[in-house]
Amino acid sequence: MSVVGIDVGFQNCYIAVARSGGIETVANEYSDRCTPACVSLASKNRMIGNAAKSQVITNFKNTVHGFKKFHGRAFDDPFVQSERSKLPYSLDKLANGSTGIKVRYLDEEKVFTVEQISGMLLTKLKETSESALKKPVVDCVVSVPSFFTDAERRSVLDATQIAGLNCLRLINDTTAVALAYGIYKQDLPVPEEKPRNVVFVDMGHSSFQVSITAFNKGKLKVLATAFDLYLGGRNFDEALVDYFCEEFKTKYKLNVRDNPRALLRLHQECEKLKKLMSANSSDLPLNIECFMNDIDVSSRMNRTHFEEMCAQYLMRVETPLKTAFEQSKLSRDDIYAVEIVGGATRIPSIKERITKYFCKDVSTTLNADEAVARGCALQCAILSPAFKVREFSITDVVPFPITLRWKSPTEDGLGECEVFGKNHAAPFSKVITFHKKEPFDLEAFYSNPQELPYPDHRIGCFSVQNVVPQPDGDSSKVKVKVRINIHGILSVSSASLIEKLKGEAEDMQIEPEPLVQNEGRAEEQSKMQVEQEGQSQAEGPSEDGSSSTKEGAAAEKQDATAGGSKPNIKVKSIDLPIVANNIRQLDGDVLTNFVEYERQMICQDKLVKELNDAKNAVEEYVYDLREKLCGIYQKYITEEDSNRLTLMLEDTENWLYEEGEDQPKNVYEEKLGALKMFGEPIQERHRESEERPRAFEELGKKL
Ligand code: ATP
Ligand code: K
Ligand code: MG
Repeated sequence: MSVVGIDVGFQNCYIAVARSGGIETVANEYSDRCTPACVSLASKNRMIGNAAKSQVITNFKNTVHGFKKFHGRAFDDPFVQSERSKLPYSLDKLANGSTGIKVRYLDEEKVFTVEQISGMLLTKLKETSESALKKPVVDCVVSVPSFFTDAERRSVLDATQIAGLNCLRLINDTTAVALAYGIYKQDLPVPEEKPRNVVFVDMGHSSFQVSITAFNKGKLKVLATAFDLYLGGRNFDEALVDYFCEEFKTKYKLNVRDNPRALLRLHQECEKLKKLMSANSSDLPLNIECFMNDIDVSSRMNRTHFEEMCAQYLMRVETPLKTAFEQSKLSRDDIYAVEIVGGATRIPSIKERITKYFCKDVSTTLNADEAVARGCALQCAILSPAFKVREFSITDVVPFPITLRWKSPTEDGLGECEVFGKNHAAPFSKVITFHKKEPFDLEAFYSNPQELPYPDHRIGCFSVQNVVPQPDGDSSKVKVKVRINIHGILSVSSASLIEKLKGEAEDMQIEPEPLVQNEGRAEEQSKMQVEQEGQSQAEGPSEDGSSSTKEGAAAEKQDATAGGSKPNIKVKSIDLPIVANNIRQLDGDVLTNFVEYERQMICQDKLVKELNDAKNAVEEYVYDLREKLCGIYQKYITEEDSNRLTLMLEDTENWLYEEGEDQPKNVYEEKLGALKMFGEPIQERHRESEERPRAFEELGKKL
């Protein structure tokens, strides 16, 4: 069982693992703790992470980045369309209307789903954590923005499955940060005391998230979250890009926007410049050699000018702070600290605005880049039975209110109820009681479409099946469990029909309302009860199903006997099947195919790697032996043999650039073997003569 936390950022991914008693952020094979969220497809293999990032300009049509926000979104979504016009790679509409990513892979045109592309990135992150832990990794916790909707979360979960991961929890970015902040604090107020309230602010590359969290010993409770879905570091890069595009148009007569490579380079340079400006308020140069049409470009920028250019973005910083603060119902004095994370909070004017709003200096106690991943790993450790970690309970919130609407095929009235309001605690289960004679559908949707990130506010439709009237023709009592699960996903996790076994007189005592045959809207509403089951921290990530039939549910028995003289009513609870429709999640078969395809691609990448390694081994041997022949091996080979071998090495080198460029692995292995036939005897003679004096020395010591 592995303990791994993964922060999948729009731009940067981080991994933290539990190792020898502590949580550590781990580096990838480039000794980099940050793995770029980038996937590059090529004619023989894929490159993912750092290797892909180096292809951003050279292979721009097939190098995919900035895809995180395509999760759960339709191709026709206005956001997707506006991104599409700016991206160097192509998007395509998939059969189900979702966003596909069109690239050339293995010399063929392919359209991947965003789950597949994310799956590729997660494969890489999985491999990095496996080499850090030196064992297979399956279980993990993955972060998502707190504003991710049902569709987005389901899509990310699908991606984890494609990568062969078992995601124990999708945790909100700011909640992961809160956990990383709170779990080690020894001095949190005891549960009876006033909690310690901390504001967490995370501005990454693509978005801005705020949460206000109350801490007591052993627990945290998110009070409110707020966000700007489209405010992040990249807006500031784009402002610079826009500015220089204009400037270069007049100054150099260059149309940068017509040249994807130049535009990508300008983006990279502007991001560097932006970071420099965070540390430096003086005038800074921007120089790009051979930028476009063989022209070198140069310009300058300073922080004041930059801030003026970005005024429209800086103005937006306050709104989410205000929204979260108002929802938390706290006063400024109640706030203990304002902790900032995420790369873009390093921009001085952003920090200033946060400071100004809360009238409090911002704290940077947490590692701005790694806190999310560390929080994820801590959550994974808490959920892992094999790992001992301090008890810490987390209560998160529902970001957007959710409504259920119901109707039966033969009834025309509709019923409706908001099951989870804004900032309702999560995870959470509610039991709703209906009175029905036939199967019915529960349609779930977000109550306020205008606050959603995309136009479609539907969540899905859950059909409660096998509902039948009571033997006496009355409606049956149907209990439905609706749950926001540990991932923040809505599910109708179980339904049961309560069947009376005997006694009709008792009917009125179980259900005091008059039974009306024609259930209209008003009746339906009044006859629906919502029972709160409370937060179910203990429940794992899997949906809980109860046993098939239970004799005499305790609650009903009590109801019945409350009247006094009546005999006990026996009731039987029968589990009802639930069929989920229009859930925005990959079909089982499709997912299975994607899992299989990902495995094939992993094998293909491995083959290509082995092939490249075999080829590189030949090349390295050639260089190494040639150098040694003129050096340390000189004494151990005749001049004639040395000349012959040098010639052979030269031939091999030429071969590598010509017909040996693209050969099967065994050809390289044979080539290497042939060279070693000549090289190894020399190496052996050298080794022996090196060891002889030492052996004598040893012998001398013994004598
Ligand atoms: P998201 O959270 O939106 O998914 P992410 O997690 O990938 O994105 P981060 O790694 O937190 O984002 O932050 C990356 C952003 O921070 C980039 O826009 C980067 O340019 C910016 N950034 C990093 N360092 C600095 C700095 N010193 N000054 C200004 N901006 C910076
Ligand atoms: K990140
Ligand atoms: Mg982030």
